[in-house]
Amino acid sequence: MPTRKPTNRLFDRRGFLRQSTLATLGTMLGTELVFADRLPPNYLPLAFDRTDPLDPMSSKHKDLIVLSDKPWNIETPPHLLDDRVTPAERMFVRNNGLIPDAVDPTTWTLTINGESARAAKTYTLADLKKRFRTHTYQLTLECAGNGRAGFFPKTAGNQWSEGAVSCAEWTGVRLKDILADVGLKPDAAYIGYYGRDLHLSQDPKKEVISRGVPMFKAFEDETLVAWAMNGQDIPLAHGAPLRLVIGGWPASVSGKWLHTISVRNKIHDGAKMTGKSYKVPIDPVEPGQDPPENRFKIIESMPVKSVITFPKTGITSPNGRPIALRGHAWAGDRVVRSVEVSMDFGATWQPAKLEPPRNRLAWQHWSAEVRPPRPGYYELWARATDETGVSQPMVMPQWNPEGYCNNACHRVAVKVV
Ligand SMILES: Nc1nc2c(c(=O)[nH]1)N[C@H]1C(S)=C(S)[C@@H](COP(=O)(O)O)O[C@H]1N2
Ligand SMILES: [Mo]
Repeated sequence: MPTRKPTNRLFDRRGFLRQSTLATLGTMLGTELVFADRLPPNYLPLAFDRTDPLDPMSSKHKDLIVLSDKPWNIETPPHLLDDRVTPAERMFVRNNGLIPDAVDPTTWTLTINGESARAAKTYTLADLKKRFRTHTYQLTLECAGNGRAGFFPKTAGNQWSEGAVSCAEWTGVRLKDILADVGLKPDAAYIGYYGRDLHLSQDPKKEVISRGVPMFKAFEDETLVAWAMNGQDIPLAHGAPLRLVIGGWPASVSGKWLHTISVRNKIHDGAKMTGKSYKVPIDPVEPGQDPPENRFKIIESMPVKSVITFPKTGITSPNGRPIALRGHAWAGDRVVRSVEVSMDFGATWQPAKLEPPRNRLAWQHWSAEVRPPRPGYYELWARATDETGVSQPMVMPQWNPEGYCNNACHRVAVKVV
């Protein structure tokens, strides 16, 4: 594990306040901190600026929205997702633990182990680059909790609106090529990843998140062990120096700061694979109802969805001028067949122009033009349909206790004046 040396007495290396120093802090503020011993861990009086040396916002567009900073969870407003390929500075961040502070690509290794690997094998980053063919794919990564803020009743967890989705260009080697080199036993059923991030408790023995996918998904051409994003080294917040990248499924299966992949003979049982994490009820439940654990199933391919990246919600547009709209659409493992737009709350729809994906599991770009008939308030809606004919719902879809997979139509407001 990386070493964590304190930088000063008040804060540890990550900017966490040392509990024992609250009294000292009080003295520094010129006031007594009454009941300092009862304050929650990591509590810091507002008078002190917290500076996390690993703050991902230092390299993000300033208009990204910080949902939390311990762990870092940062969302992208939809109008900042306008690029065809998401740049690093506009990519949402979803962390379950603390970003590792000592990642050295020169000594980094990937170990393949597990009961269904013929033998454990370890590769350096240089081995991976040298021994296997390199591939590049654009891959849509959407947090399963994207859209959670739209569920009523409210569910626990980060209240993501629309922007926990990205489609960057990832470069690395195919996981299936590495697994073929290692050799698998016939009972191989699932892979599980392990990353170098640290549990919020800072206990190095505690697992943050360790998820995975069944073999058929692990073996897809587009499932990569990647070291580059958009032609550059992967940024630290996004999993440097090595990351598992799996498009179309909850982004939680794309393990950051990857050091180990276990080949399992059963469904992987790492952190956040068990309990109700990343699972939805098997039977449709009444909003607010929470069925027992054995009535939940793991989310696999994400549902069809689209986002309007232009115009930005709230704009005004001159009467008589057509309004250009554009955005992206994706459908998990499926292809998007069509996108339609509406300016009358879904009463009528008109087809958008839709491009094919750059490669399988990349989002698709769409564009349209609407002509509001007279001045006033309008909402522009977009609705995507996948290749099997399944469309986005116009209102909140099936409620579920963890608030996953809200793929309701995105809408933006426009005033015609
Ligand atoms: N090691 C590790 N990998 C992780 C996570 C994490 O907390 N630790 N979060 C997962 C979740 S829930 C999501 S949605 C994506 C977010 O990827 P991003 O931060 O690069 O956008 O990373 C996934 N991989
Ligand atoms: Mo996620």
